[in-house]
Amino acid sequence: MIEPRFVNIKTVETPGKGKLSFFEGIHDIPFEIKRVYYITGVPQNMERGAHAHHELDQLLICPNGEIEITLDNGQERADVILSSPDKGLLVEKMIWHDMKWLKKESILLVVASDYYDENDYIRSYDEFISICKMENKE
Ligand code: T46
Repeated sequence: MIEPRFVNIKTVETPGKGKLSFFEGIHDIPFEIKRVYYITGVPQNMERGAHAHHELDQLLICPNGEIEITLDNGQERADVILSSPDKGLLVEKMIWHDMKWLKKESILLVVASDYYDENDYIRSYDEFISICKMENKE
């Protein structure tokens, strides 16, 4: 099974006023942050993702609700549940990933190591597996 890589996100209680979570590129996560996006309004049980990235590294956080992330490195898989503002999951390049919204109103916050580039996506699982096999031979 893949060993998922988590980041503990510093979170401070602001008594009676909720919590505040924060992290910095390079200092707290292993890349410079060039892009932030978030996904909202997804119905319960909906699945998204189904792709890998050639070069992009990302940190996924579910600050509200509950989302299951499935990671696949071409040989092994792991399922991870994200449901807390103080836990981030690193999804590095060449990891096929699927996300399933276990609860409605769940938010997926993503920080990424690069700007948006559709050419960086591998959206065919067969192509992903061929690239993994080629890389393992080298
Ligand atoms: C990922 C997972 C975790 C943009 O125009 N700019 C952006 O920065 C992003 C992230 C997306 N888009 C456009 C591309 C598509 O037309 O938004 C549309 C929906 O994207 P997609 O179907 O790829 O969404 P997900 O939820 O399957 O995947 C997203 C990210 O795209 C992807 O990089 O790793 O979240």
